[in-house]
Parts: sequence; C-alpha cells; structure tokens
Amino acid sequence: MAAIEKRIGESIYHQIDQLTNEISALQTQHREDISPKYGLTDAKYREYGRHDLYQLAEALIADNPSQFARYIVWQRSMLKGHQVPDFFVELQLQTEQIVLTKSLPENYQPIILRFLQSARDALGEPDTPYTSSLPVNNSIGKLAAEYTQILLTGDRAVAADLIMNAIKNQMKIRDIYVGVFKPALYEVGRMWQAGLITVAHEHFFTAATQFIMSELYPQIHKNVIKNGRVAVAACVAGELHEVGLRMCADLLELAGWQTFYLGANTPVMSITEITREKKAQLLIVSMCLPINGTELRELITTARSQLGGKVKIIIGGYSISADPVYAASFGADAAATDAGEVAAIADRLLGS
Ligand code: B12
Repeated sequence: MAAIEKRIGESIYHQIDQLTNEISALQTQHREDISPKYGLTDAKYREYGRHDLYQLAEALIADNPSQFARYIVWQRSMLKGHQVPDFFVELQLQTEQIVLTKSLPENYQPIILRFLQSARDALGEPDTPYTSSLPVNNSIGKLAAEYTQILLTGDRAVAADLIMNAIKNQMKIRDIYVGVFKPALYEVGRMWQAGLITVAHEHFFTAATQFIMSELYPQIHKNVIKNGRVAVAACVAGELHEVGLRMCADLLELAGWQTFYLGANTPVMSITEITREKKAQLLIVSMCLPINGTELRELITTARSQLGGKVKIIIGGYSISADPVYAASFGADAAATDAGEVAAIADRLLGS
C-alpha cells in the first residue's frame, strides 16, 4: 500500500461531505440539459458523486487505479441501462477532477490525475456487452437457468419445489448454493444493471432465494459430525449484501462448525465482542462493495488488537473476488472467491 496514495484516499474520506457538495454544486449548471430528460434528481446526482468519491478513495488506499476504472466502466453500463447517455459519466469525471484538484494539496494532483486518467482510458475501450453468464451446458447450469426463469415469473412455490426435488435426487447443498443460487443472483444483478428488471424484481428474487435457503437449513444438520470449532460470520456496517456470507456460514456448519451468522450491516465492536464471547477461532467477513472498505479495514485492525492473531480472519465477496491485489490490501489471513472454499481454507489456517 503506497503511503501517499493512502493519504490522499484518507483525505477524500475526511472531506467527503464537502467534496460531494462542491461536485454537486458545480454540476448544477449542466442540470437543465440533463435532468428533465433522464430523470436525474438532485439526490441522484449527490448519490453518484458520493459513490464515485468512495470508490476513488478506496482505489487510492489500495493503490489500485484499475479498481476505480472498473467501477467507472460498470457505472457507464448501468447508466446506459437506465437510458442515461455516456457523456454523463465524462461530466462526472470532469467535475470531480476540478473539485479534487482545487480542494486537495498540490502534490496530490499528479496522482489524482493518474487515477482519473485510468478511468478515462478504460472508457475509451469499446463497451463489452454484458451478456448472461448463466451456464447452461451441464445439468446444474440448466437447473440454474430454470430456477432463474421461474423466479423471474414470480413463482416462489414452484422454484422451492424445483430445489427440493434436486435435493431428493441427491444434489448437494453446496452445489445448489454455488452452482444454482449464485449464478442466478448474478444474472438478476446483470438484468437490473441493464435496465431489464426493476429493483422490486431483484428484491423479490433475493427474498425468495433466502426463503428457500431457510427451507434447506434443516438438511444441513443431517449426519453432520461436529468438529468443536466456532466461527462468527458478519458483514461490516453499511454492507447489505448478505447472501454470500450466509452461504459460507451454512457450508461451515455442513463441515461441522458451530457458526454465529450475524448477517448484514454489523458494527465493528459488536463483531469483535461476539467473537470473544463465543470463543470463536474464525471470523469470516463478506464485503460486496468497495465503499465499505474502510469499515473492513477497521474491523481487521480492531480484531487483531483485541483478539490477537489466534482468531483467523477470512474475507470474501464480490469486490474481493474481482481483484486479488485489492483483496490482499486488507491484511486478512486469507481471501476467497467462493463460499465452497471456506471450510478448506479454515482447515488450512487452523490445522485440520
Ligand atoms: C441482491 C442484491 C442486492 C440486495 C442485497 C440484499 C441482501 N439481503 O443481501 C440490495 C437491494 C440490498 C442491494 C443493494 C445495492 N446493490 Co446490489 N446486488 C444484489 C445482487 C443482485 C445479488 C447479490 C447476491 O446475493 N449475490 C449472490 C452471492 C452468493 O454472491 P456473492 O455475494 O458474490 O458471494 C459469493 C462469493 O463472493 C463468495 N463470498 C461472499 N462472501 C464471502 C465471504 C467469505 C469469507 C468467503 C470465503 C467467500 C465469500 O461466496 C459466494 C458464493 O460463491 C448483486 C449481483 C451480483 N453480481 O452479486 C447486486 C450488486 C452486487 N449490487 C450492486 C449495486 C450497485 C447495489 C447498490 C449500490 C444499488 C443502489 N444504487 O442502491 C446497493 C448498495 C447497498 C449497500 N449499501 O450495500 C452492483 C455492484 C456493482 C459494482 N461494480 O460495484 C451489483 C453487482 C449489481 C450489478 N450487476 O450492477 N443489492
């Protein structure tokens, strides 16, 4: 982690409200052209500006310009899906550049410009069509496609039957989690990003999947031999994506662990307190969005100082999977891309 990049990232965090206000104010002059056409409200402008700054700060702290570039490319694709033209992203970058170079010390400027330029370079690349990645060439892929299609039509009971039948036919819970639910939810994310479905469709899909996971839960404890080990599973404050973490907790239980699954949005102190209270040997944390990186860093630092090195920490989640360099910047004991790996990694860290 380079020192100056980290300092710049931290300065952006410290001034985030003021910087967001300035970016938003500067954009006001362009709003008459853009807003009525594309339905961008003041609140939306502020949200996008703030998100960009968080993402930039995180990329700076991790000294990883391509992370910011990837986010900007995602933003263009998402806005396109919502009928906002590409020039809006360029306008955002321009106003951010003006405000950041004016508000931060002069010696920070070349670095900020380098990060913004890497985003512009990435925008210069042709937009790769973000097509469905649902695997349909094997039986589990076909099941994932069928599950997705059923839930998109809104039939939770039929989707639940489909999964229960697969279990009756000896399909493993682990395969259903990572081979069916995960690609199905990624597909739903893609469809939302492309403007093909609404937030309501996505919420229904996620809630229905969590409902079916609850129905599967009793199956987990059939024939499991407890290994006497304890894990705490949490998402840091601000992180609302909890399904991946829940899969990890369930799969640890399937491997004999006792877990304390805390779910989304948990404050650092609560996580470390319960880890101590339950005498856990393992803390697993899921982070989907880089905007929650500061909380994750704080959690790892606090856990190390309060619990010592004996409690092993494994991190995972969408943004952690996307970039191993970024994942390594948090200083956890291990990072993983898939819930299916968590029990094996825990054994490696703690000795099986
Ligand atoms: C459902 C969903 C939501 C729900 C979450 C509800 C819930 N109860 O969890 C809600 C509505 C809250 C939501 C909100 C937002 N979301 Co959302 N969401 C999704 C969606 C569609 C599915 C998430 C999911 O469950 N995936 C399935 C799980 C299984 O996958 P996973 O988390 O990656 O986990 C796997 C691995 O990463 C790993 N893993 C995960 N954690 C851990 C931990 C450990 C220790 C280990 C070992 C492994 C591991 O194991 C899992 C299985 O292999 C995704 C699409 C996607 N690609 O994931 C978008 C997505 C993540 N969301 C996105 C966005 C932008 C948002 C919002 C910012 C939208 C907005 N403007 O409001 C907000 C942010 C809210 C916040 N503060 O967190 C974007 C992120 C894009 C990006 N590049 O940053 C995505 C990718 C959609 C998209 N394609 O654009 N979202």
